[in-house]
Amino acid sequence: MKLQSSDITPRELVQGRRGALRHLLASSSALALGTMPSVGAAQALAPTQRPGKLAPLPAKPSALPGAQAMDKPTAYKDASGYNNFYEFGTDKSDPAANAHTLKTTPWTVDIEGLVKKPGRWALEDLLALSPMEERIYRLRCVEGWSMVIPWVGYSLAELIKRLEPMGSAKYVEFVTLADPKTMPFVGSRTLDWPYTEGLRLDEAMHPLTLLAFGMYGEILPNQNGAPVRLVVPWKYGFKSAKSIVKIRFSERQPATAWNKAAPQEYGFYSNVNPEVDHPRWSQASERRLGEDGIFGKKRKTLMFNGYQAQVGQLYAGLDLKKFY
Ligand SMILES: Nc1nc2c(c(=O)[nH]1)N[C@H]1C(S)=C(S)[C@@H](COP(=O)(O)O)O[C@H]1N2
Ligand SMILES: [Mo]
Repeated sequence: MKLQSSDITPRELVQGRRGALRHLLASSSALALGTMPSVGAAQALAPTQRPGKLAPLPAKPSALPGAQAMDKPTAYKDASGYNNFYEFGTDKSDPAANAHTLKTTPWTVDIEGLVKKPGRWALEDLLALSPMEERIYRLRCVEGWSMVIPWVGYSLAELIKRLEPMGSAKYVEFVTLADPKTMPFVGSRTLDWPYTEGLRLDEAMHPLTLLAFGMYGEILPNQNGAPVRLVVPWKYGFKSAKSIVKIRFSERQPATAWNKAAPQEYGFYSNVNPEVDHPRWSQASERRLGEDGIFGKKRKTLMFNGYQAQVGQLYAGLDLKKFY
């Protein structure tokens, strides 16, 4: 059974937002060609943040507790120039250099498994599903660096609710694009492609878990996981799967790319935890992008990346050393 956008959102709403989106995409190609001045609604909302490189994606500041990190946002050039996206290479500068080949239109996301409403979603319908919010989240990479990004998107829970998960659904798996034609390192032996990740259903339903379509008031740059990615701010960055093409609901815990590649080093949970060392290095501190250098500060890594008040309850009674 295929899900129609009209089953999910009142028709006028979809058409209204789709109209706005068409305008947005049109202005994005115009911008790319340099034929239009970069004036958009997002710029009016966040004049200091918008880098003016990609199409605006306007959003209201999120009122959700934990969604407005007070730390200074990382510079856009660092956030879009220092990336992990192994499909485009393993050096931090590779994704920015190579990801221009990623083709993000048309884009669809398939919903499979234990839900009452499986089906294929066009990106336009996902964009129109819920109002866009700006959420300023810290993101901590398992390698020891961190950044602060104003993301644009909405709670993944908004989508999951519409899909009506069955009582037997306990986990959610995220499958990302693996296209050897546009992704030069798919086929390399670093990982078993496609890159996949997973969450427990209650983690996926937590309001802080963000389905992100943009950052810094604009659509996502390809290297940051365009056109749609996950951001799970209390977990190491690798849980935040980029360029998602499939979301599957299951009863059993799904395999995840990094756990398959190195099970002793990367568990299913991967909660940011300064007390559980990586087997090859400590996780007690981190370096913030933009604060590097000899005099750069080392920051103490916080339990659950500083989101303990919001998410700690999810893990009550769980042995976090065993379930790392
Ligand atoms: N598909 C895919 N998603 C991915 C990765 C990847 O290699 N492929 N790397 C992960 C890792 S290790 C991190 S730290 C974050 C980095 O996100 P950013 O480049 O936007 O900072 O993306 C995650 N999502
Ligand atoms: Mo990472």
